[in-house]
Amino acid sequence: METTLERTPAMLCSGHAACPGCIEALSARHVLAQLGADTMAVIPPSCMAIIAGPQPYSSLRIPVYQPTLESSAAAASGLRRALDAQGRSNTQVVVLAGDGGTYDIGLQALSSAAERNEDILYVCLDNEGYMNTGAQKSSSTPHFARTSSTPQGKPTRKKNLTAILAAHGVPYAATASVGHLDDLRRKVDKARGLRGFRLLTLLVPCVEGWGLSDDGGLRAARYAVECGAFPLYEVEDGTRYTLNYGLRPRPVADYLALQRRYRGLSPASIAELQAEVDQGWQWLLRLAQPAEGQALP
Ligand SMILES: Cc1ncc(C[n+]2csc(CCOP(=O)(O)OP(=O)(O)O)c2C)c(N)n1
Ligand code: SF4
Ligand SMILES: [Mg+2]
Repeated sequence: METTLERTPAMLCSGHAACPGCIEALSARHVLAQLGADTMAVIPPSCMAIIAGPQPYSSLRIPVYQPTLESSAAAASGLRRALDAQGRSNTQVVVLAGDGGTYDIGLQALSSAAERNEDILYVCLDNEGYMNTGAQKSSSTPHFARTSSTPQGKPTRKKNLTAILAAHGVPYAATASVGHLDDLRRKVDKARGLRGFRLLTLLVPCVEGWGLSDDGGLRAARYAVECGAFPLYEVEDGTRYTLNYGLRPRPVADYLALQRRYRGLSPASIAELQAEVDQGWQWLLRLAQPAEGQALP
């Protein structure tokens, strides 16, 4: 089947500055191909800003605005209004931000933009840490993961950004992964077709920060979904939860074993993580409808 990448010129060009095997670049490439050329990007300091490149160079074929780390959603709101004032209401405004700039430093501006139901698509490229500054922990880093600022393992759990934004009652909030490409493309298309505030949280396994093999990013992306650590679901209008992948064919231990950030984790801690993932899954099952053609487990 012909893909969007084959149909349209790539919005992200080759020759950019991502690490070899980077899933963030692959994710951005697919998201932008699906959105098309009539798009403007807001990219705060993050790996994605490095990948997009410093002025006057750019690896993207669309206009890019780089605001401060805390202000992406506010900058995107202003850009949206300027475009609307010019009669360009069909131009998509997309934010491509990291988890540090979203879960932590940009959360206030993000919550306000969601509350105002600004007409923007906010994509969080969630690599679970402050990666381009040396892999420090963020509030998206999962329990027990070692980072440069939590060398003994993070003592607290990962925040649930998608549920937090859904609780604002926004038109659309969903998780997605380039490891499940058809689902990702469908969600980008769906978000593009809606008006108002839309969030996509993309899990982006980080070759460097997670300690993966150079070709291990996609496997980690798939295992994260398959063990239930990163369930694929979508929430419409803050209330209608749909589970898009209702199976859990593998234990969390398979996923952890791919990553050096969990090296030396004790069997008791692995069991604790499994129990936390089970708990999150049960929470989701209480809220969610199965996707069409699927039964809930
Ligand atoms: C207010 C503020 N604090 C710190 C920084 C330095 N800084 C630039 S990028 C970055 C890491 C951002 O992490 P994340 O948003 O997760 O993006 P990633 O690098 O992981 O892609 C930091 C701490 C900054 N630019 N602004
Ligand atoms: S640090 Fe991680 S997310 Fe950033 S460019 Fe390298 S592999 Fe990609
Ligand atoms: Mg990050």
